[in-house]
Amino acid sequence: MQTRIFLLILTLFFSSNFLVAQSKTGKTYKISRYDYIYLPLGKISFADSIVSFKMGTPAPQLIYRDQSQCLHEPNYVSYKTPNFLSLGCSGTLVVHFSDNGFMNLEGNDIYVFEVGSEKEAANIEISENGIDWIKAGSISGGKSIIDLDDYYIPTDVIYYYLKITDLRGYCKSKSAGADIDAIGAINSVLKIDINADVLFDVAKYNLKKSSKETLDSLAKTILQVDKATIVIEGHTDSDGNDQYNYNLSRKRCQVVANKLKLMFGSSANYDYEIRPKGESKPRVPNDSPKNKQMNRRVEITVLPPKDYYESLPNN
Ligand SMILES: [Ca+2]
Ligand SMILES: [Ca+2]
Repeated sequence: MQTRIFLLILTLFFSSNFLVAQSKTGKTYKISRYDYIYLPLGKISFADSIVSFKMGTPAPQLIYRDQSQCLHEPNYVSYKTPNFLSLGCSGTLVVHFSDNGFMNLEGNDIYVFEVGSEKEAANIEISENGIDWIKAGSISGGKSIIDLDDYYIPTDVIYYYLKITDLRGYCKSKSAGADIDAIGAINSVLKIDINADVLFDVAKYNLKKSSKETLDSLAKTILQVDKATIVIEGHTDSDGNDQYNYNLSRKRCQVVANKLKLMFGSSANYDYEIRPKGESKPRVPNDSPKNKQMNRRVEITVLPPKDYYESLPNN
């Protein structure tokens, strides 16, 4: 009898731990027979939709042309199962990240899950808006990881688009061109911009009652990630002097941080960083009431947690 109870407790202990593990955002993915890669934002990290696909020539066999196969988490089993997209020789694929963006932060930034025995070379470009592109690296010969630092990509910009162009390395196979199973952002971030007028009255820094709905939806977005650094950046318009606006944005950032701490409770695994900017970073010139409104804002960025960066090899 006692053994039974002991076993029951043991089972409960392990099953409850299992549940906690399931709720963890960060996830490890298999990338070859022996190698794995850890993505701190787990399944959120992947490209979410196709913007365009221009199949190259020679084209791959029909079964390797399903565009949706390069989105979301990787699911490659073997070359015979067509759960990847072949670009065709010199084909071009543009994908959009919609529930996350990506940045050049510490360590490697992007991983392209290219599959199959022939690792075909491809060029990588990135964009904030899907219009202006910058070269961000290339993949070839089994090297599928990209550190945006290698191409001097700025560290304060969030990117949402990625373009892969096959470099005509291997055009004769059934799956001509690079074979893409998934595209994951290692340094994945969530960004939420809030109109400051929704949270605060003019020149005030206590939260308005009517801010509840916005804050609830903000909290819900953040809660997709179980561990993170939350950066809160406050901006004002140019009315009033610099110092006054800096102080106002600092107090407002602090109030938002305190409110989030209160909402998430003391057991939450979040670190907070406030960055008051006052009127120093306007989005548009402060020359009309409408523009001033656009400049009054709180920008929240959810970054991978500190312990992820501490775990990187150079630390
Ligand atoms: Ca995503
Ligand atoms: Ca980097």
